[in-house]
Amino acid sequence: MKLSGQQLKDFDELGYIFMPDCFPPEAVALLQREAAVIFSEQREEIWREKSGAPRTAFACHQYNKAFALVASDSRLIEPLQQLFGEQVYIHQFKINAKAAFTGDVWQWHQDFPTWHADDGMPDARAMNIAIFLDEVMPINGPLMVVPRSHKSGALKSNHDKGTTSYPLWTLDNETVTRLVAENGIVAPTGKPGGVLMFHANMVHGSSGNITPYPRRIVYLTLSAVSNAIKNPTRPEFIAHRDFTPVRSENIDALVDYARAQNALAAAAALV
Ligand SMILES: O=C(O)CCC(=O)C(=O)O
Repeated sequence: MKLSGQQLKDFDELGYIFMPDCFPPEAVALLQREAAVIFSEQREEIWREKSGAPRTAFACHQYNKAFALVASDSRLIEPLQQLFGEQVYIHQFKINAKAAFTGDVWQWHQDFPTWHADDGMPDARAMNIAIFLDEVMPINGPLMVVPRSHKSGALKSNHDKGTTSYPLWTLDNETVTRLVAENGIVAPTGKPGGVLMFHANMVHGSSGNITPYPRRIVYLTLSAVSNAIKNPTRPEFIAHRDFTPVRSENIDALVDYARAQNALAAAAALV
């Protein structure tokens, strides 16, 4: 799947592209079930909030077939190959739970400063793709972005090890206030299956979720192969060391697998 001329223009100007209904309902149904199983497990790759509720399931594409198919889906891989003009590899893969009632904040930040400081990523030739697993609403802690903030480049960030359970290089209030005064804040919302692609220097964050509605989002971080990390300090399940180019799967691979698994689940429910 290639980005259109308008999508490329929007990405350049605004720093993000939102594609509602990118993944069909059959695929979403399977991913929702598999995510529930993953979050019920006790594994070192599953990071918890200070409250003990699950925050992030890292690297589940390495042990779950449905998420492995997401991580190589042509809807996600081809646009980034197009944007970077070369092959891409998976720098990180995760599901952020933002659990009902307990999901904690993600402070205002850009992704590249963390990838650079903690993993030794040379340039902002990597980016996050968010795939909505639940409906993302204005009330359940949607991801908020500051349009055009990617044009400011990598901003001075501070290592925040205290606000949440997950250390992050974050922005100060003055910087965020200035950028928001210029460009406002946008929170793309919508049904499960929507996809948001955003620049590595896009300023973004999300508030806590005190509603009864969970807000699970999958994040696939793809980097240009020429931009492989040089000095990782975080565990392999957070910053991958395998720089093999991702082989883009046929657009039907996930849906075919989902249909078969959904049929098995429906049959099992009848027994
Ligand atoms: O899931 C969220 O609300 C934010 C996640 C995020 O900003 C990140 O992973 O960099």
